[in-house]
Amino acid sequence: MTTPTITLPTTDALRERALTALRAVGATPPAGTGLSARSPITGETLFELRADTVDDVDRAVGEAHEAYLTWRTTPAPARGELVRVLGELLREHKSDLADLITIEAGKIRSEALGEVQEMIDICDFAVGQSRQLYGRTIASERPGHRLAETWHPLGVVGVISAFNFPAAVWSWNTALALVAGDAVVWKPSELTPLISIATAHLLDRAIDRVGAPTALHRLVLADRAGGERLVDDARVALVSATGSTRMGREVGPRVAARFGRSLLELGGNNATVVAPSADLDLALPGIVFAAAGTAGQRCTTLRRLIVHTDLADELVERLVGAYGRLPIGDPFDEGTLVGPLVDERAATAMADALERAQAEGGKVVAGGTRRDAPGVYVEPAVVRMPGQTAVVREETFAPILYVLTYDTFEQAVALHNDVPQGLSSSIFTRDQEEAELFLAADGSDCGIANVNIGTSGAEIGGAFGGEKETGGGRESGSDAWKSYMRRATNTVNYSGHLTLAQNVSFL
Ligand code: UN1
Repeated sequence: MTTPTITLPTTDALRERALTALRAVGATPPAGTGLSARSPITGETLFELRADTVDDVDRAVGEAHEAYLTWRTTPAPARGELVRVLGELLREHKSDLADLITIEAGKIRSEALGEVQEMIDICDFAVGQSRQLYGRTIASERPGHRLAETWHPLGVVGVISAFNFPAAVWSWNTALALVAGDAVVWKPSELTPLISIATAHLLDRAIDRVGAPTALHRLVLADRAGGERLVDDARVALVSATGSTRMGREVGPRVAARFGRSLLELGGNNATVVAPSADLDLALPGIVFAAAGTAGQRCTTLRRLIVHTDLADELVERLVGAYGRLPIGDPFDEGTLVGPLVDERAATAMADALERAQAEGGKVVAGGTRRDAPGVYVEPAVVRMPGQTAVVREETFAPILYVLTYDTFEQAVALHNDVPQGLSSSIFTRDQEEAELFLAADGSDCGIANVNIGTSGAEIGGAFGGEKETGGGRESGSDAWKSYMRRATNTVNYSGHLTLAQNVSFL
């Protein structure tokens, strides 16, 4: 069998396309040294950029803090106006931003556009939220007293984001932080500086248009040392970090040591249970998108398929067929469904995991090989495993789907929950009781639990995040805004008498 060849744009063409997109938004990349902007499409460098130093980070935090002092007393609906304008600019430049996401993260066009849509959606959400920063009134035990909660801005929010959602995760944090009255310092992944420059520039334009304090948002293109400076800075009230569990294990304790707050969105090892009553015509595309979409590089990617024994052979056969038809290649090509892995490290991690899986008794039934091309183009893999072995319990950020089987529903749930991570999960079933049991307190232990849909591709309206080693944070919709504010409990005495709580007498 001959491996299909991959036709790719040249690095020069990618450079030109990136420059066109940057010019369209009005941004200029800082020329200099210290940071290379590259594209996984060809694996080559596009530009050399000036990296920010630890001192730059320090300055950025100081300036952002100054801006926060003004912003916190700006009425929240007026703060919402800034985010409304940002949303307009994102709509206007949706295609330019998607180009940069494809160039730097390797996402196929439709997913890159989807990422920008997610940014627009959270802006709309945050604008509405700017008029709904509600506190409660609580029944006081004392006559003539009012007990209430008020929500106030928190301070500077440090956003650390990953390459795989290089702009959307920033927007979840930033749109809410801005309406909450906070300022933001953003340290993006070193793999995606260009999309960060473009996005930050659009926010600068919005800030300028509404006359908000200039330093409300600061982008720092810094390395690990710069990230550490941000994490350790006591002026940074909240560190919102997205990335690996390994990264979170370092960030969490450092922020806690200075009594700062952290919001962690770390690794996932997401599973889908396929029950005997499942509609396989529905399950199949759901599984393939969740497992092979974004070349397996979402934190919500489906990594474990827990199938009832009676269905396993049929489902695996259909999966193998579907995987064999997945077009792999240039993410700009409309027909492509699987773009490149981000870098050589990802390729090595995938190859190592497949080797370990086989050593642990697994059988690769689809994909797993690398195409001969510049850049890392791999065939998404399906691996039948004899059980939940060590490699299955780890998150490998690549398109590997491990297939496990079960006989009873209890076994399925036990297998499902027996991993250190707890981000996303789903079940395909037409049995309503089983669906409810999966969502019940002793069902899936994840932050996201779905029925008859895959594990990835959450809408922004819900809270996003997970339990256990996923870090416990919740971003984007629902009441995630509360993470970006501080709560004060107010007791107001209008009785004219001093009455102590709990009937305490004194004096
Ligand atoms: C991530 O991979 O860090 O639910 C975020 C999803 C997307 C967000 C993924 N809306 O797959």
